[in-house]
Amino acid sequence: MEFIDLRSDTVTMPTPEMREAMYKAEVGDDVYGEDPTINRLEEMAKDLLGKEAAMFVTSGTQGNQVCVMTHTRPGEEIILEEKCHIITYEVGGIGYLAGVQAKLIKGERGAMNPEDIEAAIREEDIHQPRTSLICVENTHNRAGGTVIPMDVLRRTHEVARMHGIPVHMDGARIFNAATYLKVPVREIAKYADSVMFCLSKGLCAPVGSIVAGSREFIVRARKFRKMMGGGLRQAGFLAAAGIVALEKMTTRLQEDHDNARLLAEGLNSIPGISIDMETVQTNIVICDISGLNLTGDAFSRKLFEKGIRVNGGKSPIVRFVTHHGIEKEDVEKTIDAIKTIAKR
Ligand code: TLP
Repeated sequence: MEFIDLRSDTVTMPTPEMREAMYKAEVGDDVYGEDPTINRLEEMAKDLLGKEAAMFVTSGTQGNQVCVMTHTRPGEEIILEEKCHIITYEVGGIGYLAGVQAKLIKGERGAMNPEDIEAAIREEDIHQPRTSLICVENTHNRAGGTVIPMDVLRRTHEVARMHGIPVHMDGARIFNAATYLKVPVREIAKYADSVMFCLSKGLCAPVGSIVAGSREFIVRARKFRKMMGGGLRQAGFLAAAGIVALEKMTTRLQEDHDNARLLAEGLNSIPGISIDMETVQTNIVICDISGLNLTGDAFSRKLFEKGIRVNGGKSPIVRFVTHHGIEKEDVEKTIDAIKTIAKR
């Protein structure tokens, strides 16, 4: 059976053009800096983001962790939104790898209030750790793919500057944010000292993410990437797909956003399901299915029987993610399938 897979945009497949580009890629040893395709991808990415330098990493997680390690020293504290990916889904890496502790702030639809950030910055006091980094996530995954409003980003950056603290942006889905805001990604990236974004989600590349920042930052980050086993050799095969992702796939994301909205509107009209429609801004839909008296696990099992995949869990909160390969008809089928589950 062909599944309609709404678990994540990470399930996207490389396009035929990517496969072709990978097959033909010119490669070299990237640890020596000799892979022409990696070098080209990194050039393209730094220009797109308006940064001095960029570096290919194997995953978003590796990118975020390398950035935290590069910005901080063990024993320091970093400020993060309480439901962000770095805290929720990166296996406690910041404690283990960077040796820093987290100061968590409750965000509004994923965006931390700059005043709350300022209040959380530690004082110069013998008892306290130094605050050495502020992390923002844009779009915010667990908040439902929400975009940080531009003026919140600007004020966050101002607070950070005033206190001499760098900002790292987990921009795994920064191109979705840019599509929503109708601005070039560099307009968003300019409010962060380092940015990580993923080639492997809505942009459909099979593997890889990018970290961008100042030249000096990337030089230091390369050492941490090496330490983490991320010094790749003929990585140009992966970069070739990444180049197609940047050239061809960043301009089609509105389609995924339209499908997410269609899905959210359909699901929100089903008794027992509720969605905060304000959060439906990009390609993620978070549903509260409490009214169906099913856990996420039970709900996902029922959908699986109907050829639709979503991730379950103990809670009655279910996430749907639209992406390349999910068409309007798939969304309609999904809504119909969920209507029949809700009727029982
Ligand atoms: N998110 C994945 C899972 O890890 C939850 C998903 O299916 O959404 N930052 C953000 C905001 C992300 O959503 C993700 C992946 C990452 C970082 C990590 O990227 P990878 O999976 O490449 O390590």
